Amino acid sequence: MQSPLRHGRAALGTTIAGGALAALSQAPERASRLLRHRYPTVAVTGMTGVGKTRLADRLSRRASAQSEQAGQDVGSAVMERRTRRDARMRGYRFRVVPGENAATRLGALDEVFHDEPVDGVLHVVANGYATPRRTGGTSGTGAATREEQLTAELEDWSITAHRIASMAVRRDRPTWLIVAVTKADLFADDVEAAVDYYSPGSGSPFGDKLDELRALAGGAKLSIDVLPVCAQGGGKKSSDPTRLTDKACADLLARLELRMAQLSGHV
Ligand SMILES: Nc1nc2c(ncn2[C@@H]2O[C@H](COP(=O)(O)OP(=O)(O)OP(=O)(O)O)[C@@H](O)[C@H]2O)c(=O)[nH]1
Ligand SMILES: [Mg+2]
Repeated sequence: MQSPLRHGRAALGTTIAGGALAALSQAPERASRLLRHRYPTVAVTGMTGVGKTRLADRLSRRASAQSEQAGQDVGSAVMERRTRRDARMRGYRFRVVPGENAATRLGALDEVFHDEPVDGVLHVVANGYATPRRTGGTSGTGAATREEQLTAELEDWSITAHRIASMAVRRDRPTWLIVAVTKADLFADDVEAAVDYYSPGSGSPFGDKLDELRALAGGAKLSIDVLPVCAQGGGKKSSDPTRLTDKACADLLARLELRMAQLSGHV
């Protein structure tokens, strides 16, 4: 008959071996959790021409290709990946979903909201100042009024908002959303009104959709911020009140970065 002691030891050995094996198999998961903690993924969404690529490039300290200076301002064709690292080994992994003129858009949306769900969302809007772009296959420069741009933006937002809601309800931890109202340099004397238009509870068409999203996702599961920003423009030391100075633009960008750091637990 086996002594209880032997039996116990064998059992203990099994437990340790099992534990070590479990630890080994959990290692990749733990590594990915650490990565997620230090470098949370951020989806950058919004309609074509609003300034997603430009903003992600600024946030990741990357110089944008100045393609528009060659007279052709083309939209992104595929999802762009940018990483921001700071001195303390923290940062973000940005996933810039191309606008609706790109054939790869739906796949990119699936990737960031379903296949590899992101930690936070930077939804970029431009107060009707999206750069009009030609739809694939047509020639000539695009043209659209501010009103048309705002309508298009709202349609784009409906789609993205649904994706965010279904991602948020599937997970335990909260998701954050920042609505980045960019190109503020183009409407410097109107920034407050623009932020209001894009805010929850404002009664605007965009605000109503945000309220719906919050109701769908559950308030505790989704935090929403609305921040004005600009990724370029501004101007020297302009005394023109309708223009933002470079300093004012830099300050807005710093505020956005601080909020992202707070939401990600970096500060
Ligand atoms: N004045 C001003 N122009 C901006 C700003 N951000 C972007 N732009 C311009 O707006 C245009 C569109 O910017 P992109 O970053 O390429 O837009 P996008 O959202 O990536 O567009 P898609 O790739 O088509 O989805 C470019 O000509 C930019 O130079 C800004 O803060 N101020
Ligand atoms: Mg782009």
